Amino acid sequence: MYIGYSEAETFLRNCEDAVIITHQSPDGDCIGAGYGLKDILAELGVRSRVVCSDEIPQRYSFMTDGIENEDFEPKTIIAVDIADTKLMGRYEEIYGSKVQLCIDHHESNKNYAEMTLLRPKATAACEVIYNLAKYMEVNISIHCATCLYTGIATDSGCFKYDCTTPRAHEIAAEMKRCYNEINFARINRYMFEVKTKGRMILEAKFSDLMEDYIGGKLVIVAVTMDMMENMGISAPEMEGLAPITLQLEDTEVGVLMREREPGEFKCSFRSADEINVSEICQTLGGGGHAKAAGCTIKGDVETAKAAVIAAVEKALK
Ligand SMILES: [Mn+2]
Repeated sequence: MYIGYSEAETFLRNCEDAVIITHQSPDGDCIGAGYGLKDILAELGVRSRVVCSDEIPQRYSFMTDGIENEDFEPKTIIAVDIADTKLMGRYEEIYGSKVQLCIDHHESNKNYAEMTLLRPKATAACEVIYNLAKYMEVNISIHCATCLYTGIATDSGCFKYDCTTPRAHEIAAEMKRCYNEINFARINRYMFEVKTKGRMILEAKFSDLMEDYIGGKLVIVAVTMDMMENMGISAPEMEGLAPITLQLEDTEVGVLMREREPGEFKCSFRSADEINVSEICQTLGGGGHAKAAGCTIKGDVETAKAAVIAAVEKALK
């Protein structure tokens, strides 16, 4: 059932002992949403813990350091920034069918929760949570604001993608006015400019890895587990690479394919302009947003590539 802010408020004010689930391959938005919501629940006197199927990359530690994920038998299950229970990773089996409240901004949301607060036009799940906190008139701590800002900044590509709403700019302005203590420039430097050495090496090799198809309209970069091992790159270092696939001129769709398990490729699709990659990914069992979406394809690298090329070709017709 889809709900509005008032039902979400009633639910949060009356819940206890909440587990907040974030998606696998965590990004700034799901971590910001998880830890931001945890702060809001704390303001309401509700214990909570944030869980993620994958280890949270070091560069996000400013949101998680010193935050106690309390130990209790959960009575409430909340999911943030998760369109499909498949994206919960190992938590799908435990909590997938028991989610009471989902707060999300993916148009492809599968409506798997008892109640879903879905704002498909919002820049980030963090934008929805900020609006909810304002609606509820709860205090937004410095830490909470830091988390929510990070989610909005990362999902909007530092306020430059098409998905950036007027509201995202307003929230950033409100935060800049209200939170002198937050070093916004530092957050953006760490989110967008600072790289690990492995990542720097990978990006340097990126042009060699780019393969173009359909007269240059589709660019694919496929990275197998063997390649990652040879380059000395860990999985978290692959996060956020997908937008680079769009940098080559004439590209309409860019796809980063990363082998997550042997014979299983996590595919991140990006659209330069008019092609709706969420629709393409839905034909491959995934989903997401019009300009940023994803899916998982099983098979060897050539089989997986062929599936991507066929799906994009069909969409371009
Ligand atoms: Mn998001």
